[in-house]
Amino acid sequence: MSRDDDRTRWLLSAAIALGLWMAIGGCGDGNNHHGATPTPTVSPIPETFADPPEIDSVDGVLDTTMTVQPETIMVGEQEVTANVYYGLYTPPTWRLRSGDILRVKLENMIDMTTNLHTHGLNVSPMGDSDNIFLHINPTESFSYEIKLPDSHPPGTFYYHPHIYGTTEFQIGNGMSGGIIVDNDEYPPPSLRGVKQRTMLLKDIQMMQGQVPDPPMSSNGTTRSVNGLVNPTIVLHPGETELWRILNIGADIYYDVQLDGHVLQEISRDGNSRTRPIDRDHILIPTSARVDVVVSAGAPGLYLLNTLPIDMGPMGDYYPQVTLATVVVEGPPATPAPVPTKLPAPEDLRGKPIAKRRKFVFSENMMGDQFCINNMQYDPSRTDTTVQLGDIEEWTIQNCSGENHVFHIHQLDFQVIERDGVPQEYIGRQDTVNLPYTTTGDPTTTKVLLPFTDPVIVGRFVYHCHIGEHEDNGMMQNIEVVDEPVGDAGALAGLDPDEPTDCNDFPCPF
Ligand SMILES: [Cu+2]
Repeated sequence: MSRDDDRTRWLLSAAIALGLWMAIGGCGDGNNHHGATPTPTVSPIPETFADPPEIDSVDGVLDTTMTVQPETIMVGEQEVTANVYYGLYTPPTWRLRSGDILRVKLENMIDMTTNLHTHGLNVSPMGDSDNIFLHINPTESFSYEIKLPDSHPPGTFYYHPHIYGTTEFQIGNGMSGGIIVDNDEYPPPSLRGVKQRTMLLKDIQMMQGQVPDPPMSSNGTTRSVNGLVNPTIVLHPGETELWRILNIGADIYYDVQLDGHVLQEISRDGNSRTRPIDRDHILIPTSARVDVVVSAGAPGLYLLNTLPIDMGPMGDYYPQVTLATVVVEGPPATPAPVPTKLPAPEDLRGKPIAKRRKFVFSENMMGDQFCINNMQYDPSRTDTTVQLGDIEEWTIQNCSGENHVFHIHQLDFQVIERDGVPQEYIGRQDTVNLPYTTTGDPTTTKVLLPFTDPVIVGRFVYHCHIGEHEDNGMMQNIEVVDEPVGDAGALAGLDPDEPTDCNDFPCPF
C-alpha cells in the first residue's frame, strides 16, 4: 500500500471515529448533567465518486456525435494533454435497450486514423455497423449505424478504436467509454430499484504532460475509476448496489477485491451468469466487464483494491492499488433480494460440434513480436472461415511466459475446459485469460463458439486484447459465411489432437 493510501485510510478512519464518537454522545455531554442538550451533529463523509455522464436512447434510437480531439484533462491531480472522446477522459456511457439503433457520427480531429468498435455487441460487422476495417482519416467524419437485434443480450459493453498498430496508443490516451444494454430480463427485477454504479477502470501514462508514444510498461501508470483517483463511495449498512466494473484500459489487468465483502458476480462481458457467483476477488483481464451485487456490511471503512498481478516472467508486474474507498455509515438499509437464478443463455455442451481447431499464442525471445499459430497479423489474409450455424470447439494455447487475453468480436463463447479440467457452466463471455507457462508446455483453454446468429455474417477478428500484443501481430481475421464452406474452414487452425511443441512457435519476425 502506498503512503497516500495510508494517509487516506487514516483520515477517513479518524473522520468515522469522530462521527461515531459524536453519535454516541461525545463532547462531554453524554451524561446530560445540565438538562436538554443539543443533539450533536454527525457529519457524514462526503461521497466523491461520480458515475460517467450518460446518453440514453430515445424512442429506440441513440443518436450522438462524438468528436475525438486533443484536450487537456485532469487525471487525479495530474494534467495531461490526450486524445479523448467528447473532450472528456470519462466520456458518456451510451445506454440503450435490446432492439435499439445506435447512430454515432465519429468526427476525427486527431492526427492519426481512427475508427469505432462496439466491444461485445452481437451486431453486424459489415458496412457502417461494427466494422473495424473502416478507417476514418484525420479531419474526416463517418456516421455509424449499428442495429441491436431484439434478442440482443443485456449487460455491460464498451466502445473504443480498433486500428492495427495504434490501438494501444489510442486507448491509452483515454479513447474508451461504456455501453449499457438493458431489457425486460436484466437487470433482474428484484435489483431494479437498487443504486447502480458504472466504474470505468482506466490507466494512463503521463510524461511531461503528454501520453508517451509508444507507451512503455516501465513508465508506470495512473489507475483511475471514472478518471478519479481513489474516490469515496458511501453506502448504508445492509444496502444493496449493482456495480458495473469495466476494464477499458489499453494493456493492464485488474484483480478487484473489496475488503470484508463478497462480490456476487451476476454478469460477465454482457452475458448474464446462470446464477450469482460469490467472489472474494475478481480477475478482470483487459477489456473484460463484470456486473456485481454488493451488499454493504457493518459500518466502517473498506478499501476497493486491485490486488498485485504477476503477468508472468516475460510480462509485467502490477502492484496493488486502491481504486476507491468504501464508507459504510448511517442508518441501516433493507437489503434487496438477489435472485438465485439468472437468465443465462443455454449450455452449449452436448450440441453437435462442426469443427475443432487449435490456436497457439506465442511471442519471440525479445517479447516484442506476437503471433497466433506462428503468424503475425495480415489485414488482407482471411485466417479462418466459418459456416453460419456451426458450433465450433477451439483449443487455445499459450506457449509464452506471459498472460494473454483471448477476445473474439461479434459473439460470446463458453469456456469448457482448462488444462484438461472440465469447467462448470456458469455463462458465456467474450474474453478469457490465457495463463502464462513456465514449463515450456502450453497452457490450454477450450471454448465452444456458437456461430449461429445470422447478424454476425461477415468479416471480423479475434485477438489478444492486450493492446501492445494485438498491435504487434497477435490477431487474425475470421469470416462467417452463410454458405457451405466444406474443407475450406478446416484449413485454418491446427489439429487439436496433435500435441503442441512450443519450440515450433518461435514467432520469428
Ligand atoms: Cu497478449
